[in-house]
Amino acid sequence: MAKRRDVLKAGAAAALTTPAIFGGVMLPEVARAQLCRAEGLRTQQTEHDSPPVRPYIEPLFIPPTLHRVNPAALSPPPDPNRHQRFEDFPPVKFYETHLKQVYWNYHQDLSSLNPNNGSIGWGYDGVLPGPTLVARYGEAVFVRRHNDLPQAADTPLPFGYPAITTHLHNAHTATESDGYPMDFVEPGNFWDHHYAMIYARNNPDEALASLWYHDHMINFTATNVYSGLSAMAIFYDDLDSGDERDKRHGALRLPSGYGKYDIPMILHDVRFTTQGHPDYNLFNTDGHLGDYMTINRKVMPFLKVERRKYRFRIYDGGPSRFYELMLGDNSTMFVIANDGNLLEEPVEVSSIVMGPANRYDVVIDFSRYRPGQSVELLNVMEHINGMGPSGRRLDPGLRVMRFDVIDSNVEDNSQLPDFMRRLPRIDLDSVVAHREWIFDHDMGLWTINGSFMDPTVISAAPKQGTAEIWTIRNAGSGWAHPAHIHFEEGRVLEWNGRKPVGVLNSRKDVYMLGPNDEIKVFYRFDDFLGRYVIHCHNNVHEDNAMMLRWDIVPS
Ligand SMILES: [Cu+2]
Repeated sequence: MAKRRDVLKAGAAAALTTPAIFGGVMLPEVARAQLCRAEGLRTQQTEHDSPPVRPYIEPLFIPPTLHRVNPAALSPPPDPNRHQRFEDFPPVKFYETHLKQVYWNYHQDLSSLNPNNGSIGWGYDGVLPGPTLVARYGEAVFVRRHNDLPQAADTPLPFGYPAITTHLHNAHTATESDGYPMDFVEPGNFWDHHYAMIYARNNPDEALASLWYHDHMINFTATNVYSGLSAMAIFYDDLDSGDERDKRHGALRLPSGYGKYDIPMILHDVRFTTQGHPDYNLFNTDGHLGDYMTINRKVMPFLKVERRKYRFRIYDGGPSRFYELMLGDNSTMFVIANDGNLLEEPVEVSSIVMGPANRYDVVIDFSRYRPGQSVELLNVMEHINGMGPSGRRLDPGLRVMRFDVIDSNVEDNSQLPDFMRRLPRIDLDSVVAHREWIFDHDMGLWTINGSFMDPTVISAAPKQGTAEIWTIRNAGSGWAHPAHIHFEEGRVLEWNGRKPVGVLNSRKDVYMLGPNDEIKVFYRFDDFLGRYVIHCHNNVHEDNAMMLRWDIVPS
């Protein structure tokens, strides 16, 4: 029998003549490019609709910040022998968190449909998204995460598996704290994470700003994250100091104040049962689509905003949906960071295009609106199944949230800097190896280099202190893959043969690969040793085997 890919490649010649999708083309033209060839699309996903809800009833939820604990209260105490370089970077901030089952109010019109008055979920400390980790470079962090979820036999959640491992995406973290998919613990146990809070190669140009943490359980990442196990993390340093009044020379003075003018927003699309609980089809390996967009686990929320600049850290939390987000009045915003990494210069755009696990920091200036005005945030990216976007634009767009401009005479000490963070130098002379990673589909599952995830197989073993060029290719013509590589940020040298420009001229950790897209990425491997993974961040593809292990080994 012919592989499905061979059949679909009948349309590949035409696909090659269409513009690149996610790379090389400036926004917003990118969104009008053809994404998945019509002949490659399988049938429309047929799932029931969620119960109706009223839009813009729920306020946007701002997750609390993770609360610190006294290290003396940790029992047993942290074991330095479990961690690489613990003594080099002794933790100065300690946290303890408990993963619990909860009934969460996604929307009052859904909560009212069941006797628990909430939608069943799993959350870090019982909130969805979990508490935000706010950290600073130079101040190492220790987090103990307890699995207090019910045993598999006892949970009323009909999907997900209550063993957990937590990935702080995409921190420069030693393997034993990275949430490796096999480093899971069952209910009743805990796992300790040490975040050294160091720049890669001790270079401030390598700073990360907007991160998130989420479950990475082998085979159950999609369902566990969908259940609620995702949260944000924010890293500051002297440049991006989190203080818009910072008087020090060089401080960027971006809009600041966690949850006030510096607001993380994570998107998850969710489908709800007639009882108002999240619904999930475990037998669909193409990808899962919800029919409601949630931001910070609220369905179509609103946010009251003052007439000034805001920094929004926007994350696509998956499991499978790609977005093109735009303001309802078609006005522009400034992208300041791609995948959580500050750009050299802000880029003005009328929309942002993102796939699962991509992040964009944007600055929106609401001083242009009159008090009492409202502006919607819309998603105009069409999906008809979970494999990837259809290539068509939705008109009208799907409602995501609404900003309500209030009457206020507010100070705005923030600025939109002309220049932000320098990109690290790419030293091609240090390249010692080239590798290729082909993302494809075989025997009903998703493959990389023809293989399924097997944690006992080491697919690459780059040496510490070296650099390599990794080519990543989407071999399919009918689907998209957000390819993710742990531990290091990569620099795209070529996206379908062209140098990346605009918002794509950045350090990245998730690459949206449309049909037949190919990228060449520069990587270095420093500071820690051990096991990491490359995988598709369409979590349904990931769980259906699209992941490989690679290790950093001593030089
Ligand atoms: Cu994929």
